[in-house]
Amino acid sequence: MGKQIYQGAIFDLDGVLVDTAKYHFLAWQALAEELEIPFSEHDNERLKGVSRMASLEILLSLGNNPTYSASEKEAFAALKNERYVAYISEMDASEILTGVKPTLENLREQGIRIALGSASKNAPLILERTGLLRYFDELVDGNDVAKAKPDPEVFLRGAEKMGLPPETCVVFEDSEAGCSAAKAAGMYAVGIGKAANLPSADEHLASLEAFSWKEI
Ligand code: B16
Ligand code: MG
Repeated sequence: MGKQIYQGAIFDLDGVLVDTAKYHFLAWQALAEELEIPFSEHDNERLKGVSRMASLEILLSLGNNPTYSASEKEAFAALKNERYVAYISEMDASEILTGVKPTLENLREQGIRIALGSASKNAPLILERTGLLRYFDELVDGNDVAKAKPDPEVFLRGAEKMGLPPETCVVFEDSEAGCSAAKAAGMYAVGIGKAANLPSADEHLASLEAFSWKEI
């Protein structure tokens, strides 16, 4: 068998293209204070790559607390999102992580199709605010998928939208759930972070600055 010919690249958003975790933290922290729930940056790590409602459940589990009704939970999530959107509305190109733009430009020059595979329902706004939207052929975000990573749905949908077989796609991910989802989809997984934290990835990079399409 010859070397696999990859034709598509699928990028996670938070932690790969931009660092929105700090804004998620500030917005969740404000809600936690109002509900008198202790919530630290360490706790925030558990929310990375997790959907909005699942994140709220984790936050509520940190308090010694009453059960809230479904409508109360909806209101908490809406309030958090209102604050989060206020933060991301102020984002600009200066928040793009190192190596991202050269990588996207290089992939475009080589005719590689590019998709987003994110759990965030706010992904289009973030790509638009940072000027990254124009690099993407297809977007798959929290509005399109029912099953969260490590389920492969988000990446399989990305390959399908690009019209490519899953095994010709490369996924860029900073979470273990995301790397594991990429492998379950039959794709090549580039882990952005330490090997010890991302055991499912095929290779590991500190940032996209170190990435070379030719070496995979
Ligand atoms: P939203 P990713 C994820 O983005 C974040 O890592 C996670 O912390 C967040 O809860 C989730 O999006 C949903 O975000 O509330 O904007 O829909 O890493 O999958 O790009
Ligand atoms: Mg991520």
